[in-house]
Amino acid sequence: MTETLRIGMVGYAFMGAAHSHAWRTAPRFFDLPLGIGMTALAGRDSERVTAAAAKLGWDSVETDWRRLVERDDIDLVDICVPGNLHAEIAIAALEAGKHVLCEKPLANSVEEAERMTEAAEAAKANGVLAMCGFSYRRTPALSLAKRLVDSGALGEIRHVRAQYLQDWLTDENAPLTWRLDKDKSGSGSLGDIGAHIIDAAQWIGGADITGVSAILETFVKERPVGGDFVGLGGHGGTDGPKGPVTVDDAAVFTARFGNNAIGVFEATRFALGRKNAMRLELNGSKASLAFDFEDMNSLWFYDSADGPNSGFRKIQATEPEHPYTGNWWPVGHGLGYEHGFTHQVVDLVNAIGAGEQPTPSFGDALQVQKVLAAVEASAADESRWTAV
Ligand code: SOE
Repeated sequence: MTETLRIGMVGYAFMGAAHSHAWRTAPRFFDLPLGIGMTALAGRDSERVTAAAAKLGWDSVETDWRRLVERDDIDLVDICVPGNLHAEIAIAALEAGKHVLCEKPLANSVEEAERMTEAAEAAKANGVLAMCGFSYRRTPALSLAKRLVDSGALGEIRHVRAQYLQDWLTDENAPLTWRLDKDKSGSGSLGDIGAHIIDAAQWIGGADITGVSAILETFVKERPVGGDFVGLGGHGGTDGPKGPVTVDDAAVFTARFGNNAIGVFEATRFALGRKNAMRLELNGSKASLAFDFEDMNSLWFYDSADGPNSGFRKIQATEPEHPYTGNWWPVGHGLGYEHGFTHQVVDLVNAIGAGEQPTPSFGDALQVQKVLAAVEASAADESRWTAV
């Protein structure tokens, strides 16, 4: 009989729902080395966590994450709460011998990320594994991009152009949620969505960022406190008292990579009309590729070997030969946002089954954290080039 990996998850909002969907779905579409038990969900409010567990498919609830971490019937702790809680929960879980999946960005500071990485390294010696949830790595088209770069198809990488554009904060009366509070989120657009393009650029391009020059801007400096809101809070708003926004609304920076490539990055939640435009373009000495998550099943590829009458051609990354897609719908019906989270779980469970380090490791996520910190340091003095 297949052994079961018993999951305990902390948090049940947007990311909690996405992860729950992934845990439910992964064993139904992929052959995994371990069964999945959705054993317990933790949240502070008893009534709300009980309702969330019933809706999302969890067998039991805890109102204190510490109790979840102590339970003998939990093998893996999945952390889906704001960044200020990541380090404490992840380190406690690793020390209790539980595998950990932690949402991105890994932490709110380099110091926390370093402690988490040390805890993960110590736990690994006992067969306990940790991974950070940069879910876009598991988008088939981006995974295919990585495959093409690794195969040498692009040649030497020269330019990386990365953007992550959303618009859900454009409304000046959108409420002051945790994503706008530096104590809880660490930073704004930079860590929330900029972290994704930093991770994707380093992972696909095959080299770390070594230095940056940045500007950050907060367009709306005060927002209504409290009130009901929907989604990420972008369209709620009240006439009540206001509180300060303590994070960036937009981040722009140039970067150098260890392989001599240069990069331009932009992250904002104020790009009206752009909903989830996570975009990446790489120009190499032989070929280029381009991706936009708003057209997530496609990867655009230009090969100079195709001659003068060529152009960017669209690869529909939905063929069975492409990463992950063979386990889904026949003849290229296409995938969505949620599939990246399912693939993340699949890769994690396969790694745990094989006793191998899943990626991105906490060490990989620490590197992203160092870039975030360098961007903030550089932006604090706009004339400064800052080494990572
Ligand atoms: C909000 O900007 C957000 O939900 C991010 O927090 C996620 O990481 C990203 O996948 C989608 O946008």
